Amino acid sequence: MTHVISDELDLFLAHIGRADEVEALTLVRNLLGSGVPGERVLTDLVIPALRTVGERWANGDWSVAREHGASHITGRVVHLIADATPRPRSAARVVVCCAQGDWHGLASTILAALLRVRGIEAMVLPPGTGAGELARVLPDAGADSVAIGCMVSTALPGARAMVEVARRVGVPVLVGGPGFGPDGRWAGLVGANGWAQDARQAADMLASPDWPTITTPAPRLRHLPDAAHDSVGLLRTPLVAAGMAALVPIEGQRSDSTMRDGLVSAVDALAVSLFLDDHVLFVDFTRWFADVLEHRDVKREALAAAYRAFAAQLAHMPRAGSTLTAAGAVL
Ligand code: B12
Repeated sequence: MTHVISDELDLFLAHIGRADEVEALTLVRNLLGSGVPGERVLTDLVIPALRTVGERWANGDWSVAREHGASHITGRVVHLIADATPRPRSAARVVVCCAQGDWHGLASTILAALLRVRGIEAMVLPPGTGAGELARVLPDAGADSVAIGCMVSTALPGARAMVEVARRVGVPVLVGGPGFGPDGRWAGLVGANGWAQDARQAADMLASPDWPTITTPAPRLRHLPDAAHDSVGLLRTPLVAAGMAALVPIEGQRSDSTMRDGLVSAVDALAVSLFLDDHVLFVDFTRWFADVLEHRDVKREALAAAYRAFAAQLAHMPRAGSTLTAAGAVL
């Protein structure tokens, strides 16, 4: 049956790429009607399609508007699948949300749809619901678990704040999404009780008798040797200004809002890398970001010059300096 969906994937991408909601919904309705299980439509059509949308945006083939249109229609498709699939009932009830600072609500919607298809009750909190709101919602939600998604690593401190809130009231936390790093390497630091590599594994774990029913408060973060992450966050504006100034002498270099927004993301990624005390986050960010910028006619040497300007501003913070040097080496 695998070929059925791979044949449909290109067609689905074509529909969502021209914002053709009617055709996209019809295609999915037909798949469900021909007996393809809802879970497979999610894992073999919807998720691969979104990954391709992301690649096309990253390499500059699709505009932001085209990506937004495609993602919006995909959200409608996810609701269609959830509504059309019979749901066995289990006793488990999960609150699904995004890490504070992460706006990828569609990923939570997809996970919630898959959990419901498996019979697990899922209550979705929209992106923008922070740790404070979670603290207010949890006592009345009757939740056995909280599932926190994070697609961008810059939201990891926000994920940490939410984990602390949930665990403080004894509710165990499962996390997932690429923001937690390769093989979920930062899930433990954030204090999660578990990490799932995909939505199917998340459903298996939450339904497993080994999944905890109650938990202790999150272990304290003991690894931070200084407050460099906070300082870098506070210095964001002067750092971006210094980075922009470093671009001026580079011939043909754009110094517009794309570049400014990019440097803001770079400073945020540096701060989170220091928060986790792990160079890997900033080095991975730099590799990905240099590719994205190259597709937008920004030279790698421009990013390297901005990083040298950051390092000069942060000369009093040895951990920031060594992190910038490690990332500069991949440029
Ligand atoms: C749609 C989209 C957006 C939309 C989100 C709209 C919405 N309503 O959700 C908008 C436009 C808001 C957006 C914004 C941004 N985005 Co975006 N986005 C995407 C896109 C195309 C799809 C996201 C999605 O829903 N994926 C579907 C999920 C379900 O797929 P998945 O990751 O494979 O998930 C599996 C596992 O990770 C796991 N899992 C996922 N979530 C969870 C949660 C839990 C609890 C568990 C247990 C498991 C789990 O299970 C899943 C299924 O098996 C992705 C591309 C991609 N590869 O996904 C980019 C992507 C995530 N975005 C990206 C970026 C860079 C951004 C921006 C920074 C862009 C910008 N400059 O503004 C901002 C960040 C905003 C923020 N602070 O969050 C990058 C991240 C790259 C990186 N290295 O950090 C990606 C990968 C695009 C790319 N190829 O470069 N984005």
